[in-house]
Amino acid sequence: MFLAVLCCLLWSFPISSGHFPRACASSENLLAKECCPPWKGDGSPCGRLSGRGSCQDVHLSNAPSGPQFPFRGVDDREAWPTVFYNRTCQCSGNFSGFNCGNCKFGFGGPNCTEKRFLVRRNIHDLSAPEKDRFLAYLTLAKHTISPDYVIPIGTSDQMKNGSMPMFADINIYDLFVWMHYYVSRDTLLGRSEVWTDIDFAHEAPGFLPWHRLFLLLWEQEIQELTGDENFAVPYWDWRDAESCDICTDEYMGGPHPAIPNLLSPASFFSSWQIICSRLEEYNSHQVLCDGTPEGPLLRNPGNHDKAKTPRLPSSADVEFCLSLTQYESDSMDRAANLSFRNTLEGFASPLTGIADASQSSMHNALHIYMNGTMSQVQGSANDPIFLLHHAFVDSIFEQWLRRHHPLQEVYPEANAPIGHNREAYMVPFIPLYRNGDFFTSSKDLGYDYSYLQESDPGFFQNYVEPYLEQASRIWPWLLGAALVGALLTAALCGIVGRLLCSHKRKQLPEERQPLLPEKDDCHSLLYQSRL
Ligand code: KOJ
Ligand code: ZN
Repeated sequence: MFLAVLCCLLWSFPISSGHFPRACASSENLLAKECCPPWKGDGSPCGRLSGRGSCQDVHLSNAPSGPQFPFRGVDDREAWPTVFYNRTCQCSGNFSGFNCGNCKFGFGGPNCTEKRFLVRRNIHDLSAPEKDRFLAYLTLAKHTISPDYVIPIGTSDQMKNGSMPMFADINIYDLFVWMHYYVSRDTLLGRSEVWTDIDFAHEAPGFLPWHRLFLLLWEQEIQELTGDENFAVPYWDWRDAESCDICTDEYMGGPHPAIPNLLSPASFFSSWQIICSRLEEYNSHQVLCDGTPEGPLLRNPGNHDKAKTPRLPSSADVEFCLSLTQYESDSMDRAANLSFRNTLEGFASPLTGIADASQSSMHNALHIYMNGTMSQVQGSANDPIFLLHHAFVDSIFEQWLRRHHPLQEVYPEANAPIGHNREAYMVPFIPLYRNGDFFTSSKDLGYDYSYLQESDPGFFQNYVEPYLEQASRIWPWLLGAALVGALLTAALCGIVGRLLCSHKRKQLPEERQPLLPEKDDCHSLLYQSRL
């Protein structure tokens, strides 16, 4: 079944789109610091001629960042994306994408006017064909070079500010692994040779919006690759789990029978190669991860260091997180107390909400528990369990948003660690997205979680209504088509009836031939023939 789905997919033509757009990776673009590619629909930059968008200066918020990174001009990720580009496409209405050729999340159709709504489901609730399709999509993404994006394999300094572009092709799955590496990679402070952990997506308020956007873009990429516009990433509900129930060959891969850290040779992922896992090597050579394969996926669930991570999260832990009323607090980093984000991320106790450097809980606990590729931040997205895990983390974020109904102002505007302020553009995405844009209900972004819908009175409004709305827009066409169909059917029945009559007439004996003229006589003739 899996092979059948995969073969079909490999025969289809991928039309992937939208984090460096290939169209902006030339020295011309880098020297001009402009990334406004043409939209293929009309050939104009950002689809300007079709009113899709226009090329605009990037405006950065001047809200100050927190004290954790008291440097300037040492890292390409600062003031994203202005080290590389200071003009990008600004799209209007529901248009989105690096050239405004895509639609905003929750919209689709040629003019982005159709509402779309996806439901992320528990992986255990997928039928066998649905589950196999998901695994086949992952495999296809791992074997398809991204047509639209490339990765930089040098810093802006190494590229001589653009006069010597250094970019490489990468497959669609690994593009996302690379983005997760790049956003969380260490930084070298000046000539000091000191590598500092500076993270634009973890240990601060942007953790939840960043991973939310990551999953939305991943989903969009898979939808475009496969043509399956209803594809939604499944989630793994790990509450009260006593073991990894998705670590089987049927799902995300069982353990190797003889070699402790490897996946079973019968699993779909045992042949996968990982990238971006050799941080010390990159640091010592002062290079970026360039996407070169670095060996097999490693995983050994449950055999981790129990001193720091004694248990997996319980339902009560999740409930405690949800009860915290502050999204963020204090220093807004891993030392934050009573912060929903810091407790869900796993740097604060899920019993008290007090930061505890000696323990890894909640989200972090799952990473550590996998005891392998998943356990190191920069390389963790190599393991496809990452997607299922983060979908569930996002569902808890969603529950918190629905319970506390925060205003945008609740998300910190200033003094968060670098890259995490509300108006900061998230690294390394192009087009540009702000942290604050994702501090909103998933329903506004066109998706929901199956287990949250059951108790949700807004289900009809969000899930059924958009489709009824679309149907109502085309009902005159449907009615017209039904009328034409009915007329054609009636005419066809008449013709067939007549043919049948004359056939029957010929079969009747002479004495039973009715006297009536032929055209009025058909019914009685057929009746007689049955006698
Ligand atoms: C990997 C990650 C992460 C946290 C850990 C463990 O991606 O966010 O590992 O702390
Ligand atoms: Zn992460």
